[in-house]
Amino acid sequence: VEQPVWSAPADDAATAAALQDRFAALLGQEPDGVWAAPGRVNVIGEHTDYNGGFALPMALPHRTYAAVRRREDGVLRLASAQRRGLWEGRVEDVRRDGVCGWPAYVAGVAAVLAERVGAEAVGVDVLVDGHVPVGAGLSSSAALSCSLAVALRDLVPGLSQMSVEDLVTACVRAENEVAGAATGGMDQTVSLRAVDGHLLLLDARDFTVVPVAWTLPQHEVLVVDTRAHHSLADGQYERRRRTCEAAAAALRLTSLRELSADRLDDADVRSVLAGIPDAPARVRHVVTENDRVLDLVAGLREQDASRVGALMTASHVSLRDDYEVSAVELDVAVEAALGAGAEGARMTGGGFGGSAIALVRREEVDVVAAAVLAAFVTAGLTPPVFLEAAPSRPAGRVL
Ligand code: GAF
Repeated sequence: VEQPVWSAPADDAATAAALQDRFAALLGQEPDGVWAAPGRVNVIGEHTDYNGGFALPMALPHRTYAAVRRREDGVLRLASAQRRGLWEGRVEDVRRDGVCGWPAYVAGVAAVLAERVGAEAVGVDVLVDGHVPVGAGLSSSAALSCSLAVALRDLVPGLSQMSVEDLVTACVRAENEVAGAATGGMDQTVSLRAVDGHLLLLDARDFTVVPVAWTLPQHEVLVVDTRAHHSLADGQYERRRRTCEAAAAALRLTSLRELSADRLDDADVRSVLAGIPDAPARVRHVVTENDRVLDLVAGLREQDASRVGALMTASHVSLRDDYEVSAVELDVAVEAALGAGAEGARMTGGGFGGSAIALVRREEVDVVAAAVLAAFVTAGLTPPVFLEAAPSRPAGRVL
């Protein structure tokens, strides 16, 4: 019988010390320091951020580490502990020439911050070491860009006064403008602004955040990385976003956030949405999901695990049937977790693969993980990898 495989977070001190040595061997000198930024899971509020709505993510204990040494010549040399080769280029050429793959998330941050302090000031040697599973819908890309953003803020005098809000904006722009993924800002917000032990209630109308305590000590969030690869740059994500924008514009709203659930049945709203392909179902998801986020926060305040779980499962159904961003692997994970006694379960992140989460009693985590694994084996799917999601701290310096 196969046993569940677990992905444990790395130890900050040991990882940073090893990375410092590796940096010196590869790039010829000691780094100025080592920084880290977390991946995230979103507990609820999916595909709402770019609609000005609500989301409730938490930072994972799984982080991406970056050993960084400042240069003064506007050159970038980027290496990864997980990949071969060294990417080399000039900050001033990043936008013109374009950058492919993981270096875009690092070079993009330098290129955006160069607008403030000039290209010479943000040249760096970087060695990254990712401990957030890649392509798992757990924001390994935001962790990558945020790890360099905090490093540059700490190293470059002209950036030291930047607010965390401005750092978030810089990382979102790097992802949108250089990496080419039209993402909505939730991931960078939680990676940079998380509060240890808390979820973050994000109001994406103005990107304010309220920490929400995890009030269910008997329960934890079990993450199932289905290993069905997901990509935000393949067009499906952007297509959803454009449909929502078209719907908001047709309804003469600044964003779908302005539409309340009770108006979904208005004849005029229905006839406007009927004229836009897919819009009725997409809009229904966004509008009802916003309500579910606030209901789940209320459920947490009341320490009502079954209410929290039921809202998570309702979110999954809405993402699967109305927003159509689920995948076989995600549906199998959700069904198996619920069948094994989880309070609730849903896909998390952008979808089309990636990860599912389940709200599980601590003593049942192993049983639920085993049931999910068994369901994958029966369905002939690649076995998933499991993570335990304790709400963790934001990006910052570790060495
Ligand atoms: C991805 C994006 F990066 C986020 O901005 C968000 O839209 C999410 O998908 C869906 O909720 O993680």
